Amino acid sequence: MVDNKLCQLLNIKYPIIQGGMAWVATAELAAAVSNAGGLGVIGAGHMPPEALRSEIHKAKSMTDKPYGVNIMLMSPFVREVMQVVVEEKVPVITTGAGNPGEYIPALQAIGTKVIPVVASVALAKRLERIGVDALIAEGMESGGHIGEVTTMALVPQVADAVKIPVIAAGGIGDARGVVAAVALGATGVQIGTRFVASTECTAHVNYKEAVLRAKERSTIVSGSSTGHPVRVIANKLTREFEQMERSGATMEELDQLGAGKLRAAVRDGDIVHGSVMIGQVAGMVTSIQPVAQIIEEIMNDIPKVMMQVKQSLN
Ligand code: TUI
Repeated sequence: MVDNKLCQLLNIKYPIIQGGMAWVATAELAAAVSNAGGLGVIGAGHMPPEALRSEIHKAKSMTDKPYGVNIMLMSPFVREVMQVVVEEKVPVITTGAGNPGEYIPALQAIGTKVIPVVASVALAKRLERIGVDALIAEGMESGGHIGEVTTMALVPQVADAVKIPVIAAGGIGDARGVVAAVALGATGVQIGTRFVASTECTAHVNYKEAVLRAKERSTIVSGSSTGHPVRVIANKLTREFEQMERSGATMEELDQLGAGKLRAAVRDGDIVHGSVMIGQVAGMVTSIQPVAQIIEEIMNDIPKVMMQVKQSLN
């Protein structure tokens, strides 16, 4: 992959970045992805700063390859967590759920590569101007907090609007998705849901099995009324949430219902009352495999997919 701009930028073998899934993307998963040639990413979510520091130390003890940290910009600890990233000289950060503009100078001063997630062309242009290194264009097929545009429509529009590398995210789970993403103008991909179904993922077995059971219509978008829509598996929690929205619950009441629910699903395995954030691509994830096998399978299938494209379209 010597010719791939993202591999050159991040010093990795394959242009595959792991999604920074809060509670799911632990040091174990991140190290496994980095060791397999991708970019493993620790999901900081709502972690307090010292918890993130120990997760970073753990990842460093498990891999000598480049790795990243995903910073959720709505975290109450965002400032302190950014400070830890700077102190630990984390090689790469990805950001989600907001505009990371104010933190970029301090990160770039120490050589950290900054790769924000964007859900719009406008933010993509603004962040390129500020000097970010690459962008993740994330479509609404993704799990968790999402924007309103699909990957198919967003990636080419972001790719046309900027010169820096664009990483496609949302709905990508195999070699077909990777080839499609590159056809749309992306330089690499971010994969989340498929890595949930990995041996090294430390999520509760109930959460992993929810991915295996899911079909293409198993997820819904919940919480749009709060301004923070999330893609999750429809369950008792989402029905209760809808009920409260219909009965005119306040924002505080809705926030209260959502609090701690991702942790309950991922760590405790409560997939009935918890928030099961996974992408639409779960419908084609059918087995739990070691991370290295997932990545090798995807990379090995690419020539076959490209051949099929060529035969169909020549
Ligand atoms: O961040 C994500 N996915 C996430 S974060 C998360 S934790 C959470 N928990 C409870 C409620 C909400 C979140 C679970 N999944 N993906 C990256 C992402 N970023 N998707 C969409 C965006 C985004 C949206 C708007 C990025 C920027 C943006 O613009 C803000 C602006 O200021 O223009």
